[in-house]
Order: sequence, then C-alpha cells, then structure tokens
Amino acid sequence: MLTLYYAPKTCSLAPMIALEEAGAEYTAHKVNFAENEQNTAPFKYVNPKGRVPALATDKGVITENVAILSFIADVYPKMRLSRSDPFAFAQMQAFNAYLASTVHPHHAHNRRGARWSDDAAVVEAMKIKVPQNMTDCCVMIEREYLKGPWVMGEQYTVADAYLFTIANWLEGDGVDTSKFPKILAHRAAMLERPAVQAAMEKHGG
Ligand SMILES: N[C@@H](CCC(=O)N[C@@H](CS)C(=O)NCC(=O)O)C(=O)O
Repeated sequence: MLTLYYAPKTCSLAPMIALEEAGAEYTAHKVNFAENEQNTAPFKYVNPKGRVPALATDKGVITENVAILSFIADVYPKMRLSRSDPFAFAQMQAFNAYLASTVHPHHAHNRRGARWSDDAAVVEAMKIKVPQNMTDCCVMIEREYLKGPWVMGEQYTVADAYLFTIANWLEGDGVDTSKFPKILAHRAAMLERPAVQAAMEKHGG
C-alpha cells in the first residue's frame, strides 16, 4: 500500500495526479504547513528534509518528485513511457529534472528566499528576479521541451502531471502566460482530464 504525503498548493500535486491517472490504490496524508508540521519529528521521520512530496511504499520512503514520478511510471504501465526506448525515457527525465532543479528553485525564490540568504535586502532582490527567471524558463519549455499535445508528444506521461503543477504557479510568479500558447493549451487539456480534476479536488490546488 502506498501513502502520499502532500500539502495543498505545492508540488505534491504532481505525484497525486500521476497516482490518480494510474488508478493506484493509495492513502493521501495531508501535512499541515500552516502548523509547520513538515518540520516536526514525526514527519521528519518520514522525510528528514522536511518537504513534500514523500511516497511511503512497502520497501521504504521515496522522496523527490523526479524519483517518485519515475517510480509511478515504472510500476503502473498506464503511465509508463516505453523503457524500450532509453533515449525517449532520458528525454522525459531531462525535462522532469529541469523542472525540479531549475524551474522550481526559481519559483521558491518568491516565498522561500530565506533558504538562500539571511539578508532581508538580498531576499527582496531575489524576489524581484522571479518573474524574469520564470519567464525565461517558460521560453525554454515552450520552444525546446513541450512537443504537444503532451510534453513527450502523443504519449501522456508523468511529465505532464509535473508541468501542469508548476504551470499553475506562473501567474502568481508574475509571468505573462499569454505569451506561452503551448503551455496554456497544455494546462487547458490537463484540466479536461477526470484524474486531474480528482487530484486537484483531493489535493487542494
Ligand atoms: N526537490 C524537491 C522539492 C520539494 C519541495 O521543496 N517541496 C516544498 C513544497 S512545493 C516543501 O515541502 N516546502 C516545505 C518547506 O519549505 O518548509 C522535489 O522536487 O520533490
């Protein structure tokens, strides 16, 4: 049995969408960020990094979106991108890694700048860069990654759940999304999917 540790309006929406799409049996455990539950001892026992998502499996806990999504893609054939094409799989992982290692940290400079500096002026200066940095990421996604209609082309994969999750943050990060028709079309197509609707309802944004 799987347990997904999640918090509303965070990146844990991506694995929840993937689990819903896969028709997986899982329990959703909400971590209360308002009460800083992510930094309490019981949650740090689950994920010592104090972050969501975390996926508890019968073999242990998996953290990091890239790893969790890859696990779901491997375990549930419906979400699997053919492993018989290692190049396509690597391309999907390159996109997921870009979201995790570049796009998500740029977004985090908006509210979580204190991770990088104790100087209030530096934290403010980092915030000012968020719209530009996130816009630059959108240019990259729109031009280089998003094949359409799905990230990998005709095959829907876990990368779509991850892109959708981060694309929902763009307006809040000061991005003029009207400049990115492919990302908007992807978001609209995702919103049509019953599994995405179910995940959003359960997850809370
Ligand atoms: N690299 C991690 C990032 C996880 C992460 O930063 N999650 C945020 C929510 S989007 C979090 O748990 N933040 C809690 C905090 O900063 O206290 C992943 O992709 O899974």
